[in-house]
Amino acid sequence: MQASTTPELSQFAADVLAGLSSFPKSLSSKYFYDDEGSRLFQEIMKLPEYYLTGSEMEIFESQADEIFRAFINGGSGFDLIELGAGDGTKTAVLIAHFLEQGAELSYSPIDISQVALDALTGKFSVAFPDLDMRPRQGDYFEILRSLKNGDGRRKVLLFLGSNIGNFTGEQSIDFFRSLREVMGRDDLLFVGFDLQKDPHVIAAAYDDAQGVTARFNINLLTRINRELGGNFDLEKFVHYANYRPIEGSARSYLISREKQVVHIEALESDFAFDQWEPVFMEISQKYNMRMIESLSEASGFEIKENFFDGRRYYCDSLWRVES
Ligand code: AVJ
Repeated sequence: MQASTTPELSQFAADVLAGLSSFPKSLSSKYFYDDEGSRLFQEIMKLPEYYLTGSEMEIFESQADEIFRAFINGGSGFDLIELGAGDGTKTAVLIAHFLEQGAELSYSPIDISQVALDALTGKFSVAFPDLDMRPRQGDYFEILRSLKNGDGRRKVLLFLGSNIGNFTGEQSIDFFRSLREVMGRDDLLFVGFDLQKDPHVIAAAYDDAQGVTARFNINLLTRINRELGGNFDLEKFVHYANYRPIEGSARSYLISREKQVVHIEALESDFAFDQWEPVFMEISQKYNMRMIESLSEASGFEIKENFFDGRRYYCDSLWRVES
């Protein structure tokens, strides 16, 4: 069985087994990003309801020079390392400005999807033929370890798009701490946070009119069918998303329309679903400034500078290692 041939797949199998065996059932959003999932996420970023991408883009377009000066901070060059680079469209805006200013710069995009990484590399090598590019495919937790030995230049780690929102509070602190461990005193971390705002705006971003977000969630069932030999009937699940203003979190679920049993060959298991039983799929945390402050402190950083869009929908927060 394929499931036992690659470690990544067996981790996937183990996580699916654990998630569908618990109550309430859950699946991890970290598995959304196979090549089709990455493509669907590119589509989400173009949706009118999905304001996050446009808000971060606005920050980069309106404040590229302020960001550049904060990154360079008196030095000469730096190595940009982007965790979960995706298609790199937003980062291209920054890089274009940095190169115009004559920055000595390398760019290492890291992504789990080779298709997304190839698309990025293709676009960037046309737009920035002289840019020193070092793309890396893989899980960024693993690649992190290899980053420890830099060439002595300042590293600027980018973790954009409010990707941090998929982690619980505790996971976020663990993650930031592990970044801090590979960072030198002079290195910087630039993190995108989606801010708390009108709950209707947030709820709509995770329940778009065209149903792209629904397909994005359902795609994980397709992935289980393909990679683990599942027999999920996609028609029998409905996507549901809501926003909890007290916790500041959007959550999404796939809900079984009827009582049914799903078989997954690689797990040698059947999973029974009651009618209207939910599978918890994803958390997308929204932040206030107090939360950002305390996350940075709890993980050994201090905030150097914050950048906001005009509506204050979004914050890119630049952190330095706490001295
Ligand atoms: C890529 C994690 C930032 O949570 O907003 C988009 C993923 N999920 N629509 C987010 C996502 C549903 C997205 N992040």
